[in-house]
Amino acid sequence: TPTKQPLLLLEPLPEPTLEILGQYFTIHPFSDMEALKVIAPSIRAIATGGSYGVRPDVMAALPNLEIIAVNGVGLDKIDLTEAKRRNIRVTVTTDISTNDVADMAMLLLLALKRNLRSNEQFLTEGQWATGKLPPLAHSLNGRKLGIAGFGRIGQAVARRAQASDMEVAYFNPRPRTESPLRFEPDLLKLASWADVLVITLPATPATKHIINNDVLTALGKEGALINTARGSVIDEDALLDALKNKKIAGAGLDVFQNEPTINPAFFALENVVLQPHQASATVETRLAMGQNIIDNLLAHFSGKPLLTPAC
Ligand code: 8YV
Repeated sequence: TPTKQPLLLLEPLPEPTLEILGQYFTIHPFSDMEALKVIAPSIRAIATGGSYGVRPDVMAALPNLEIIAVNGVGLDKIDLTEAKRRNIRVTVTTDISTNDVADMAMLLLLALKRNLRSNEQFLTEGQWATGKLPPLAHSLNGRKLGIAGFGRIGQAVARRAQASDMEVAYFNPRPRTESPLRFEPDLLKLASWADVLVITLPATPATKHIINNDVLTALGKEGALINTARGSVIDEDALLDALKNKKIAGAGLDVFQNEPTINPAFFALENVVLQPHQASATVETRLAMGQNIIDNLLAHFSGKPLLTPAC
């Protein structure tokens, strides 16, 4: 039997995915640079996660790298300029996680608006049984939803929000003329109009800290912020200040700066709903993402066109 192609694995994949991958590749989970040096010249392929990416020193240590298969759609942790310069192909799991990520945005939004955390606490602390009732929550019906970033995920959020009879407008680098929804080219204006601002922008130098103190102040005391994109799009110090000082009503966050060791100041807040980057973390979606990685890698090594190249 021919020897299997080695594959450098930077972020864990689901067990069933690894089993199939293992039929075609010898999987080398990354441990440290010393161990990597030993196998470096043999490595032509990497599998990694969207939030993990590829460290520049790892990429530089692999002279024969040909392909990076990303288990996700975010490319912010990969130096694409360097990849292009070295003629390294990059693939993403285009559109596979769209609906799950949009569901997470709605989950965070509903949890926040309907007081899910405090209501459950009220119940489990036995307050309901004493005949008390929790404070009333807030309706989504007729409220204004601003979506920052109107790609596939933003549009999937819009569909869900419309099903809840919300009014929707969006900010994007360019209008999506195929959508009948209102385009707002000014993020500050969108924030002051909106009751809820959902962030579905890619993390790029242009979007770094785009959600700053001005945007949060514009969103206002009754406003809620939802982020299922990347932590870097929000100025977290400004957000923590806005949450502590009730400049906004609350936030639903699946992503943070410095994951997984996020700023512990978030833990003390009551007006937040927090998730450890779980928006695409369902069995169905993660197995489909895993299959996409397998299919792209096999296509590459059999000289076929990549299924979902990043660019
Ligand atoms: C995951 C993601 O975090 O799609 C993305 O960009 O953030 C994710 O799906 C993850 O990296 C999966 O390993």
